[in-house]
Amino acid sequence: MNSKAIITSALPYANGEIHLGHVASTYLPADVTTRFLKLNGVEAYYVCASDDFGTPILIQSEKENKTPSEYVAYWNKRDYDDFTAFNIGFDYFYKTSSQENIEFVQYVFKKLNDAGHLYQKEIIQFYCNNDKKFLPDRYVKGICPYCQAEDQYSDLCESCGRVPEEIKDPKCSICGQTPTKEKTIHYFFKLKNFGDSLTKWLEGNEHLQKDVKKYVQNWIKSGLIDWDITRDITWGVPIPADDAQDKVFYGWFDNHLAYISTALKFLNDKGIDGKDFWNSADIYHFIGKDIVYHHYLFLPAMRLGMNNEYKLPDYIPTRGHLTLQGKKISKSRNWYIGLKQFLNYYPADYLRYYLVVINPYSQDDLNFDWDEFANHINSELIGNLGNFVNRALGFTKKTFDGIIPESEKYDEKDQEAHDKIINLSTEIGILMKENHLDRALKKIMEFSSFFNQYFQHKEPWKKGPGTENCVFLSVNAARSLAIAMFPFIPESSQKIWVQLGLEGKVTDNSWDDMSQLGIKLGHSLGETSPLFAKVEQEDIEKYKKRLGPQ
Ligand code: B3M
Ligand code: ZN
Repeated sequence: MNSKAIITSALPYANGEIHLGHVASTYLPADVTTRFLKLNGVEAYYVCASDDFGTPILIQSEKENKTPSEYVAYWNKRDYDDFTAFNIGFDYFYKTSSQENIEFVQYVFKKLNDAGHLYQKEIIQFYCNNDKKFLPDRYVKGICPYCQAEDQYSDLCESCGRVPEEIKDPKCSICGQTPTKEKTIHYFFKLKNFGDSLTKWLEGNEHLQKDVKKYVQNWIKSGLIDWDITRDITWGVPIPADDAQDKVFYGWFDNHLAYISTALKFLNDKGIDGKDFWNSADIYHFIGKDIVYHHYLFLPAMRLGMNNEYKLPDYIPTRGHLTLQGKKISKSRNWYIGLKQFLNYYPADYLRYYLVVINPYSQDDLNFDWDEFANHINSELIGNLGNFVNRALGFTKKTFDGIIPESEKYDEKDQEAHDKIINLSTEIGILMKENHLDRALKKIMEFSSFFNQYFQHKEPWKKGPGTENCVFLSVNAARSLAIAMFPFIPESSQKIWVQLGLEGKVTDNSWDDMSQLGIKLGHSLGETSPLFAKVEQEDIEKYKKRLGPQ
């Protein structure tokens, strides 16, 4: 394992609240991974930023009569607060509109330009004579040429999901008039020239998911096209060229550069050489499958174009989308659950547990279902983990006054239990390193389930021979669980820790410490109480009704 890591997750647009779909595919897996790496002694930093630029944000701020800066400042703070309430432990959360990012983007532009990777070309753009402006992307609405759906954006049909080559019956989305077509000069990035070097990079990186790699390779084979990196709007990173004063960079040119500029800002402020750290660390970019194109082609091509001045990603963990009660999430149809709203219903750990356990390391979509959520929490988190910890600690309190007794010679079952503890960190660690967070979590739950059975089998309440062993090993297993579960459910882990009467924090330990018998003879437990409260059917029925048209 590399001793350094930088972890990022797709930058949220500063344009609306974070919902369950966002956290499931990127922020949560990235946070769990970061916590795991940190427990392993890796100097790992999780950095993120709000994605502030682009046409949709400009349009929305205009609608709300705010300056775009005011508008994004609000969402930057709100998103950060929601993430924090969900225990997404960013080491640093910044913004793509930061001075540092703007300067970095302009630096990258110059480097790419000097290296001959950019060129200018005249293109035809919609122009509104009424509003006196060019109308890129979302400023134009019309009929989708593929599925004939009306009122679709010129850069994306939300009905069929395709990007229209030319929208039918175009209208200016501000005033509704038919725009004209005017000439404008844009910068293009020669993506076409990067086919071979991208292929080489993809082939040489054994950490990337095979299926994703395959279809990116197919895109390359079918031919890449050069990429328009300029927009005729006022909200974006200014282009440092005299002939482009009225233009800015396209949001996808600048946003991923904030992974680097944010890391540099954070590290340099800490007195660490940011560039040096970046280039010697493992780089992780967590994303959802809708932005594979950008992260497997544009982003690496731009870094290749800079002669690897900043190294390419080692991992791009890519996951599918979350559906809700079997249907596509849609804010406009009120078919979504805001993160903040959910956290008014249940503790962060419930959602963290559920969204990891149903989330494979693949591009398959996953589904949030209220009944399933209740089942997972009630039967696994409560019926298995909570029950075991409560039982083991409760019994020790009652029978031994909470003082750990001396163990005796193990019988076969004790030996098996002992070995489970000894092997836990390695077994789970392998899965975590391979990004199979769901499988790792299930294995930890199997461990808990084993100990429930062990406890049942030993019948310590009969106070026969072996009672002391049962108590000793069970309490130690609860300690192992506190460490193993920390990346997934940090608050509950710390609660177990305190109930065990252990000092400090779970994070004072290393990952491998879970496989030690750290609780010794004579240790005194803390106060015990139930870790979780049941998810009630009548509550979730209520929450189900809040979805959809009201
Ligand atoms: N802001 C959000 C998305 O398309 C977009 C991600 C940027 S990552 C550099 O999911
Ligand atoms: Zn107009």
